[in-house]
Amino acid sequence: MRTEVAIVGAGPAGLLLSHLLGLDGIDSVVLERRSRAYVEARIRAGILESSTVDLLDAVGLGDRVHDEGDEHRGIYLQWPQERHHLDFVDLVGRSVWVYGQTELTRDLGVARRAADQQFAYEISDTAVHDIETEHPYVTYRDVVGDNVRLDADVVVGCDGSFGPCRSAVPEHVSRTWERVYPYAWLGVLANVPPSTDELIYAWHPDGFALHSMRSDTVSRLYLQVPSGTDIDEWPDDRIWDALAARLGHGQDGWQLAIGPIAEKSVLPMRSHVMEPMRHGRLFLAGDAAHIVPPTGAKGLNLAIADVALLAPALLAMLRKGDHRLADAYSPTALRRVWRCTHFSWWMTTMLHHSGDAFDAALQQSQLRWVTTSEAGAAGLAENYAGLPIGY
Ligand code: RFL
Ligand code: PHB
Repeated sequence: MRTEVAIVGAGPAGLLLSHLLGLDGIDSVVLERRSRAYVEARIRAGILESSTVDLLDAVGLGDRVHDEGDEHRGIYLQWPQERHHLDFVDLVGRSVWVYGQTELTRDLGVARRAADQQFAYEISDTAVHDIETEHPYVTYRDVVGDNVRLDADVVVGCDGSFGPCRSAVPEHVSRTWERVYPYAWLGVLANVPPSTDELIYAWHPDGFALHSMRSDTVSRLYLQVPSGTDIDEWPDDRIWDALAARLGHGQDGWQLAIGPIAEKSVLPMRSHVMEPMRHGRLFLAGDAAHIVPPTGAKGLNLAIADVALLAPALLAMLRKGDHRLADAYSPTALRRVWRCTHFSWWMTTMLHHSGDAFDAALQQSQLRWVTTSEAGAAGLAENYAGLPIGY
């Protein structure tokens, strides 16, 4: 088989890249280890930055975001006895949208199938070859067990944090940075109307909690738990009790509504950046190149920003033989990656209980400053609502 761009991974980065390339008439094949049903049902991120929504609008993918998503002006930050609202629209003129990654993946899938995108789902043994030449290729075993070779002009690794593309970059040209946090998030999806109009990020001596949502009837909630936590230690009653305590049930009359939990899981938290995001004819985008802890809601938005830069670079390279944007891809993308890596680390370390009293005193001082100083609030708002894609 032959295509212009072989895309490994059908997450948001891979699907959106195939869409952007398709709009420019560039052929691609999307290769995915999991089934389509699995990819479309995975519950992950929930917040789209305004630049992400602008991009989706510009490429014909924004309709359902506007119809079914929920535009939020800001977030609440709180600690025991105090809740403050940060209004991003007033502070920096931009909003964010609550729209689940599951929905976005579904929209992308519908658009790609309508455009006759070529996919190979449920593949195994994916490997990339000859990326330092002009004739790279990918090999894999397809769903019926046949060995396939896919030749391409370019291979793009959109294969997430555990995919094979990242490790195809030789160690002597790459560098990675990593921070593993000593805590994890226990995430629950509950069939209960949200108890808040906008997200609540709560600092608490027992640990961080977040009240997010997916719709008028579905809430998404998170609790800080020690890393390595066994989900069986957290029956539903214990989860609701911890959420009520940390989110301030009863304070100033605020009530946390409880209801049936449909799904729960423990997510480890780490920061990881790999440089460069390109080697020869292999480009990396999204989680394949960088991971952020979810506290800043950046992972999905960064994946989208990467491919928004990459698509025009590949167009210029493949159609005009102009390599300048492709050569600039890694350093340009990494500027935004490092900004979001810092912001995600900053939100994480400001809000999570570390067990250290000095840290806790600094966190409270920082939270008070961020919520009461316009300069402090604007810094958070600018990063949370999202920097421009070409930042
Ligand atoms: P994805 O979505 O991980 O997609 C990568 C795709 O590559 C496939 N793949 C392979 N395909 C072929 N051959 C192989 N050998 C392959 N190996 C892997 C995978 O099956 C998958 O379909 O990466 P992408 O597109 O870069 O998108 C990034 C976002 O998904 C990610 O940043 C966020 O979802 C991160 N994240 C969260 N971010 C938030 O902002 N808020 C959250 O609440 C949140 N929850 C999460 C998350 C990430 C999670 N992961 C990756 C463990 C919860 C989880 C569980
Ligand atoms: C979510 O809704 O899943 C979500 C929202 C904000 C975050 C992380 C996760 O910071």
